[in-house]
Amino acid sequence: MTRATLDPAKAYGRHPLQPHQLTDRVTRIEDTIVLCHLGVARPDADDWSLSIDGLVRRPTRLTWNDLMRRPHVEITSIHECCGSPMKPDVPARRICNVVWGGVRLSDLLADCDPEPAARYVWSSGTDYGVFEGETIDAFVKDLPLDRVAADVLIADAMNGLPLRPENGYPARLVVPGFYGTNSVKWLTRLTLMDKRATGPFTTRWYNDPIRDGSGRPTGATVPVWSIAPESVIVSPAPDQTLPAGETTNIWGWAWADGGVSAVDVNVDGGPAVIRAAIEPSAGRAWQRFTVSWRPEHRGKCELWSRAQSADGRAQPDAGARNAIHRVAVNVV
Ligand SMILES: Nc1nc2c(c(=O)[nH]1)N[C@H]1C(S)=C(S)[C@@H](COP(=O)(O)O)O[C@H]1N2
Ligand SMILES: [Mo]
Repeated sequence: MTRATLDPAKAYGRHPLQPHQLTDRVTRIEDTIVLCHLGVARPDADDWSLSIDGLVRRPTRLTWNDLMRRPHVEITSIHECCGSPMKPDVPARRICNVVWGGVRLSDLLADCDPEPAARYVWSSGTDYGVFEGETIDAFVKDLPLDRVAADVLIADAMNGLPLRPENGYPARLVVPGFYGTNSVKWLTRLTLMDKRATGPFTTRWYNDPIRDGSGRPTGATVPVWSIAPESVIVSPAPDQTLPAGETTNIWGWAWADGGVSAVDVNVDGGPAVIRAAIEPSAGRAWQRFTVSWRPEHRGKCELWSRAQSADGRAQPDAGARNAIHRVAVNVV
Protein backbone atom coordinates (compact mmCIF):
# COMPACT_ATOMS: atom_id res chain seq x y z
CA MET A 1 0.00 0.00 0.00
CA THR A 2 1.10 3.58 -0.55
CA ARG A 3 2.41 5.71 2.28
CA ALA A 4 -0.21 7.82 4.05
CA THR A 5 -0.10 11.55 3.63
CA LEU A 6 0.31 13.45 6.84
CA ASP A 7 -1.75 16.54 7.37
CA PRO A 8 -0.16 18.40 9.03
CA ALA A 9 3.08 16.46 9.61
CA LYS A 10 3.44 17.76 13.14
CA ALA A 11 2.17 16.78 16.56
CA TYR A 12 -1.57 17.28 17.01
CA GLY A 13 -3.66 16.88 20.13
CA ARG A 14 -6.98 17.78 21.71
CA HIS A 15 -7.97 17.76 25.36
CA PRO A 16 -11.42 19.33 25.43
CA LEU A 17 -12.74 18.52 28.91
CA GLN A 18 -11.49 19.15 32.45
CA PRO A 19 -12.55 16.63 35.14
CA HIS A 20 -15.63 18.65 36.26
CA GLN A 21 -16.88 18.61 32.63
CA LEU A 22 -16.82 14.79 32.36
CA THR A 23 -20.53 14.54 33.17
CA ASP A 24 -21.39 12.01 30.42
CA ARG A 25 -20.91 8.31 31.08
CA VAL A 26 -19.96 7.80 27.43
CA THR A 27 -17.93 10.74 26.19
CA ARG A 28 -19.28 12.45 23.07
CA ILE A 29 -16.97 12.03 20.09
CA GLU A 30 -16.27 15.76 19.87
CA ASP A 31 -15.28 15.71 23.56
CA THR A 32 -12.81 12.82 23.35
CA ILE A 33 -9.07 13.30 23.72
CA VAL A 34 -6.79 13.13 20.68
CA LEU A 35 -3.03 12.61 20.63
CA CYS A 36 -0.96 12.28 17.44
CA HIS A 37 2.81 12.47 17.97
CA LEU A 38 3.63 12.77 14.26
CA GLY A 39 0.57 14.38 12.74
CA VAL A 40 -2.68 12.95 11.39
CA ALA A 41 -2.18 10.21 8.79
CA ARG A 42 -4.87 9.89 6.12
CA PRO A 43 -4.82 6.42 4.57
CA ASP A 44 -7.68 5.39 2.24
CA ALA A 45 -9.79 2.43 3.33
CA ASP A 46 -9.59 1.03 -0.25
CA ASP A 47 -5.83 1.18 -0.14
CA TRP A 48 -5.46 0.00 3.47
CA SER A 49 -4.33 -3.46 4.55
CA LEU A 50 -3.15 -5.14 7.73
CA SER A 51 -0.26 -7.65 7.59
CA ILE A 52 0.23 -10.19 10.36
CA ASP A 53 3.69 -11.74 10.28
CA GLY A 54 6.72 -12.71 12.40
CA LEU A 55 6.48 -15.84 14.55
CA VAL A 56 3.34 -17.22 12.89
CA ARG A 57 3.01 -20.32 10.72
CA ARG A 58 0.50 -18.65 8.39
CA PRO A 59 1.34 -14.98 7.78
CA THR A 60 -1.64 -13.11 6.38
CA ARG A 61 -2.77 -9.81 4.92
CA LEU A 62 -6.27 -8.46 5.45
CA THR A 63 -7.89 -5.84 3.25
CA TRP A 64 -10.62 -3.48 4.41
CA ASN A 65 -13.26 -5.80 2.91
CA ASP A 66 -11.75 -8.79 4.73
CA LEU A 67 -11.99 -6.87 8.01
CA MET A 68 -15.58 -5.80 7.32
CA ARG A 69 -16.64 -9.43 6.77
CA ARG A 70 -15.39 -10.46 10.23
CA PRO A 71 -17.71 -10.62 13.27
CA HIS A 72 -17.67 -7.32 15.14
CA VAL A 73 -18.03 -6.64 18.87
CA GLU A 74 -18.35 -3.50 20.98
CA ILE A 75 -16.35 -2.75 24.14
CA THR A 76 -16.92 0.26 26.39
CA SER A 77 -13.59 1.31 27.80
CA ILE A 78 -11.77 4.09 29.55
CA HIS A 79 -9.40 5.73 27.07
CA GLU A 80 -6.53 7.58 28.74
CA CYS A 81 -3.41 9.31 27.45
CA CYS A 82 -0.69 8.84 30.06
CA GLY A 83 0.62 12.36 29.32
CA SER A 84 4.11 13.23 28.19
CA PRO A 85 6.42 10.20 28.26
CA MET A 86 9.08 12.61 29.51
CA LYS A 87 6.95 13.52 32.55
CA PRO A 88 5.73 10.30 34.22
CA ASP A 89 5.27 12.25 37.49
CA VAL A 90 2.68 14.72 36.14
CA PRO A 91 -1.04 13.88 36.03
CA ALA A 92 -2.35 14.88 32.59
CA ARG A 93 -5.94 13.75 33.22
CA ARG A 94 -6.54 13.32 29.49
CA ILE A 95 -9.36 10.84 29.76
CA CYS A 96 -12.63 9.78 28.25
CA ASN A 97 -14.85 6.68 28.20
CA VAL A 98 -15.86 5.44 24.75
CA VAL A 99 -17.47 2.51 22.94
CA TRP A 100 -15.00 0.86 20.59
CA GLY A 101 -16.31 -1.31 17.75
CA GLY A 102 -14.13 -3.79 15.92
CA VAL A 103 -12.81 -7.30 15.41
CA ARG A 104 -11.17 -9.35 18.15
CA LEU A 105 -7.45 -9.69 17.52
CA SER A 106 -7.54 -13.16 19.11
CA ASP A 107 -9.81 -14.33 16.23
CA LEU A 108 -7.39 -13.00 13.63
CA LEU A 109 -4.35 -14.47 15.37
CA ALA A 110 -5.94 -17.90 15.67
CA ASP A 111 -6.02 -18.06 11.85
CA CYS A 112 -2.30 -17.26 11.70
CA ASP A 113 -1.24 -20.10 14.01
CA PRO A 114 1.30 -18.36 16.28
CA GLU A 115 4.50 -20.24 17.06
CA PRO A 116 5.12 -21.19 20.72
CA ALA A 117 8.12 -18.83 20.89
CA ALA A 118 5.92 -15.75 20.22
CA ARG A 119 5.59 -13.56 23.34
CA TYR A 120 4.95 -9.99 22.12
CA VAL A 121 2.86 -8.33 19.45
CA TRP A 122 4.59 -5.42 17.73
CA SER A 123 2.17 -2.99 16.13
CA SER A 124 2.98 -0.36 13.50
CA GLY A 125 1.06 2.64 12.26
CA THR A 126 1.63 4.34 8.94
CA ASP A 127 2.56 7.72 10.44
CA TYR A 128 6.16 8.88 10.39
CA GLY A 129 8.15 12.03 11.03
CA VAL A 130 10.28 13.60 13.74
CA PHE A 131 9.62 13.35 17.50
CA GLU A 132 11.90 14.92 20.13
CA GLY A 133 14.59 15.40 17.47
CA GLU A 134 14.53 11.73 16.47
CA THR A 135 13.54 10.62 12.94
CA ILE A 136 10.75 8.04 13.14
CA ASP A 137 10.04 5.59 10.26
CA ALA A 138 6.78 4.42 11.78
CA PHE A 139 5.04 4.64 15.17
CA VAL A 140 5.71 1.18 16.65
CA LYS A 141 4.48 -0.14 20.00
CA ASP A 142 4.22 -3.58 21.57
CA LEU A 143 2.13 -5.58 24.02
CA PRO A 144 2.42 -9.00 25.66
CA LEU A 145 0.83 -11.71 23.50
CA ASP A 146 -0.94 -13.17 26.55
CA ARG A 147 -2.95 -9.95 26.85
CA VAL A 148 -4.57 -10.43 23.43
CA ALA A 149 -7.05 -13.05 24.61
CA ALA A 150 -8.65 -10.54 27.00
CA ASP A 151 -10.29 -8.11 24.59
CA VAL A 152 -7.73 -6.49 22.28
CA LEU A 153 -9.50 -5.14 19.19
CA ILE A 154 -8.76 -4.07 15.67
CA ALA A 155 -11.19 -1.16 15.98
CA ASP A 156 -12.92 0.58 13.10
CA ALA A 157 -15.59 2.47 15.06
CA MET A 158 -15.94 4.81 18.03
CA ASN A 159 -19.37 5.35 19.64
CA GLY A 160 -21.00 3.57 16.71
CA LEU A 161 -19.44 5.75 14.00
CA PRO A 162 -16.47 5.12 11.70
CA LEU A 163 -13.21 6.34 13.25
CA ARG A 164 -12.35 9.93 12.47
CA PRO A 165 -8.98 10.47 10.71
CA GLU A 166 -7.36 11.72 13.93
CA ASN A 167 -8.52 8.59 15.83
CA GLY A 168 -6.92 6.20 13.34
CA TYR A 169 -9.26 5.75 10.37
CA PRO A 170 -9.71 3.25 8.81
CA ALA A 171 -8.56 0.91 11.61
CA ARG A 172 -6.47 0.96 14.76
CA LEU A 173 -5.42 -1.26 17.60
CA VAL A 174 -7.27 -0.86 20.91
CA VAL A 175 -5.83 -2.42 24.08
CA PRO A 176 -8.55 -1.84 26.70
CA GLY A 177 -7.03 -1.35 30.16
CA PHE A 178 -3.68 -0.16 28.77
CA TYR A 179 -2.75 3.53 28.36
CA GLY A 180 -3.79 5.04 25.02
CA THR A 181 -0.26 5.13 23.67
CA ASN A 182 -0.38 1.34 23.16
CA SER A 183 -3.43 1.57 20.90
CA VAL A 184 -1.69 2.20 17.58
CA LYS A 185 -3.69 4.23 15.06
CA TRP A 186 -3.67 3.79 11.26
CA LEU A 187 -2.55 0.23 12.01
CA THR A 188 -0.95 -1.59 9.06
CA ARG A 189 1.24 -4.29 10.53
CA LEU A 190 1.33 -6.71 13.46
CA THR A 191 4.45 -8.79 14.03
CA LEU A 192 4.70 -11.57 16.60
CA MET A 193 8.11 -11.65 18.24
CA ASP A 194 9.97 -13.26 21.14
CA LYS A 195 11.21 -9.92 22.52
CA ARG A 196 9.98 -6.36 23.04
CA ALA A 197 9.93 -3.93 20.12
CA THR A 198 13.19 -2.09 19.44
CA GLY A 199 11.98 1.38 18.32
CA PRO A 200 12.25 4.56 20.41
CA PHE A 201 8.58 4.50 21.51
CA THR A 202 9.18 1.22 23.36
CA THR A 203 12.81 1.68 24.44
CA ARG A 204 13.64 5.36 24.86
CA TRP A 205 10.15 6.58 25.77
CA TYR A 206 7.21 5.02 27.63
CA ASN A 207 9.19 3.13 30.26
CA ASP A 208 8.66 4.41 33.79
CA PRO A 209 11.42 4.31 36.41
CA ILE A 210 10.68 1.96 39.31
CA ARG A 211 11.38 3.67 42.64
CA ASP A 212 12.32 2.12 45.96
CA GLY A 213 10.47 2.70 49.25
CA SER A 214 12.06 6.13 49.73
CA GLY A 215 11.29 7.28 46.17
CA ARG A 216 14.78 6.82 44.70
CA PRO A 217 14.97 5.33 41.16
CA THR A 218 16.19 1.72 41.28
CA GLY A 219 17.45 1.81 37.69
CA ALA A 220 14.77 -0.68 36.63
CA THR A 221 11.82 0.40 34.48
CA VAL A 222 8.32 -0.82 33.73
CA PRO A 223 6.59 -0.40 30.35
CA VAL A 224 3.74 2.13 30.29
CA TRP A 225 1.08 -0.53 29.66
CA SER A 226 -1.41 -1.23 32.44
CA ILE A 227 -3.53 1.73 33.65
CA ALA A 228 -2.89 2.47 37.34
CA PRO A 229 -5.84 3.18 39.68
CA GLU A 230 -7.22 6.68 39.21
CA SER A 231 -10.24 8.81 40.03
CA VAL A 232 -11.54 12.29 39.33
CA ILE A 233 -14.15 14.33 41.13
CA VAL A 234 -16.72 15.59 38.59
CA SER A 235 -18.94 17.41 41.07
CA PRO A 236 -18.58 19.76 42.82
CA ALA A 237 -16.53 21.79 40.35
CA PRO A 238 -13.44 23.77 41.40
CA ASP A 239 -14.37 26.95 43.35
CA GLN A 240 -18.03 25.95 43.49
CA THR A 241 -20.02 27.47 46.37
CA LEU A 242 -21.80 25.02 48.70
CA PRO A 243 -24.30 26.03 51.39
CA ALA A 244 -23.29 25.00 54.93
CA GLY A 245 -25.70 22.57 56.58
CA GLU A 246 -27.14 21.27 53.29
CA THR A 247 -26.44 17.80 51.96
CA THR A 248 -24.59 17.68 48.67
CA ASN A 249 -23.50 14.76 46.48
CA ILE A 250 -19.82 14.45 45.71
CA TRP A 251 -19.43 12.23 42.65
CA GLY A 252 -16.88 11.24 40.06
CA TRP A 253 -15.35 8.43 38.02
CA ALA A 254 -12.80 5.82 39.05
CA TRP A 255 -10.97 3.27 36.93
CA ALA A 256 -7.96 0.94 36.80
CA ASP A 257 -6.81 -1.92 34.62
CA GLY A 258 -8.74 -4.81 36.15
CA GLY A 259 -11.32 -2.56 37.84
CA VAL A 260 -11.63 -0.50 41.02
CA SER A 261 -12.57 -2.06 44.36
CA ALA A 262 -12.87 1.05 46.55
CA VAL A 263 -12.81 4.85 46.48
CA ASP A 264 -12.13 6.97 49.56
CA VAL A 265 -13.08 10.64 49.67
CA ASN A 266 -11.65 13.24 52.03
CA VAL A 267 -13.60 16.40 52.81
CA ASP A 268 -11.81 18.13 55.67
CA GLY A 269 -8.06 18.03 55.03
CA GLY A 270 -7.60 15.68 57.99
CA PRO A 271 -6.70 12.00 57.84
CA ALA A 272 -10.32 10.74 57.98
CA VAL A 273 -11.90 9.50 54.78
CA ILE A 274 -15.41 8.51 53.73
CA ARG A 275 -15.79 5.27 51.82
CA ALA A 276 -17.71 6.10 48.64
CA ALA A 277 -20.54 4.07 47.19
CA ILE A 278 -19.23 2.72 43.92
CA GLU A 279 -20.96 0.95 41.07
CA PRO A 280 -19.63 -2.54 40.33
CA SER A 281 -16.89 -2.87 37.77
CA ALA A 282 -18.41 -3.44 34.30
CA GLY A 283 -15.88 -4.56 31.73
CA ARG A 284 -13.38 -1.81 30.98
CA ALA A 285 -15.61 1.20 31.61
CA TRP A 286 -15.04 3.74 34.34
CA GLN A 287 -17.10 3.36 37.53
CA ARG A 288 -19.19 6.08 39.15
CA PHE A 289 -18.60 6.79 42.84
CA THR A 290 -20.73 8.91 45.16
CA VAL A 291 -20.50 10.29 48.67
CA SER A 292 -23.15 12.38 50.33
CA TRP A 293 -21.73 15.16 52.48
CA ARG A 294 -23.15 17.89 54.69
CA PRO A 295 -20.53 20.62 55.09
CA GLU A 296 -20.69 22.24 58.54
CA HIS A 297 -17.80 24.72 58.64
CA ARG A 298 -17.79 27.82 56.47
CA GLY A 299 -14.71 28.69 54.43
CA LYS A 300 -12.43 27.14 51.83
CA CYS A 301 -12.30 23.36 51.79
CA GLU A 302 -10.33 20.88 49.71
CA LEU A 303 -11.86 17.59 48.55
CA TRP A 304 -9.94 14.66 47.16
CA SER A 305 -10.61 11.09 46.11
CA ARG A 306 -8.37 8.00 46.17
CA ALA A 307 -9.15 4.88 44.13
CA GLN A 308 -7.93 1.39 44.93
CA SER A 309 -7.58 -1.19 42.19
CA ALA A 310 -8.94 -4.72 42.52
CA ASP A 311 -5.31 -5.91 42.79
CA GLY A 312 -4.70 -3.71 45.85
CA ARG A 313 -2.84 -0.65 44.47
CA ALA A 314 -3.94 2.85 45.53
CA GLN A 315 -3.44 6.34 44.09
CA PRO A 316 -0.44 8.17 45.59
CA ASP A 317 -0.74 11.68 47.06
CA ALA A 318 1.58 13.33 44.51
CA GLY A 319 4.51 12.79 42.15
CA ALA A 320 2.80 10.30 39.83
CA ARG A 321 0.59 10.49 36.75
CA ASN A 322 -2.20 8.89 38.78
CA ALA A 323 -1.79 11.16 41.83
CA ILE A 324 -5.02 12.03 43.65
CA HIS A 325 -7.28 14.76 42.23
CA ARG A 326 -8.01 17.69 44.54
CA VAL A 327 -10.90 20.14 44.23
CA ALA A 328 -11.15 23.32 46.33
CA VAL A 329 -14.69 24.52 47.11
CA ASN A 330 -16.21 27.36 49.23
CA VAL A 331 -18.66 26.55 51.98
CA VAL A 332 -20.86 29.58 52.76
N1 LIG B 1 0.07 5.60 14.90
C1 LIG B 1 -0.07 6.26 16.07
N2 LIG B 1 -0.81 5.72 17.04
C2 LIG B 1 -0.95 6.36 18.21
C3 LIG B 1 -0.31 7.61 18.47
C4 LIG B 1 0.47 8.16 17.44
O1 LIG B 1 1.04 9.25 17.58
N3 LIG B 1 0.58 7.47 16.25
N4 LIG B 1 -0.47 8.21 19.70
C5 LIG B 1 -0.79 7.33 20.82
C6 LIG B 1 -1.14 8.04 22.03
S1 LIG B 1 0.14 8.70 22.93
C7 LIG B 1 -2.41 8.05 22.51
S2 LIG B 1 -2.77 8.71 24.01
C8 LIG B 1 -3.53 7.51 21.72
C9 LIG B 1 -4.59 8.57 21.53
O2 LIG B 1 -5.65 8.07 20.75
P1 LIG B 1 -6.75 9.08 20.22
O3 LIG B 1 -6.05 10.24 19.54
O4 LIG B 1 -7.63 8.31 19.34
O5 LIG B 1 -7.47 9.57 21.45
O6 LIG B 1 -3.12 7.05 20.44
C10 LIG B 1 -1.91 6.35 20.46
N5 LIG B 1 -1.71 5.77 19.16
MO1 LIG C 1 -0.73 9.46 24.92
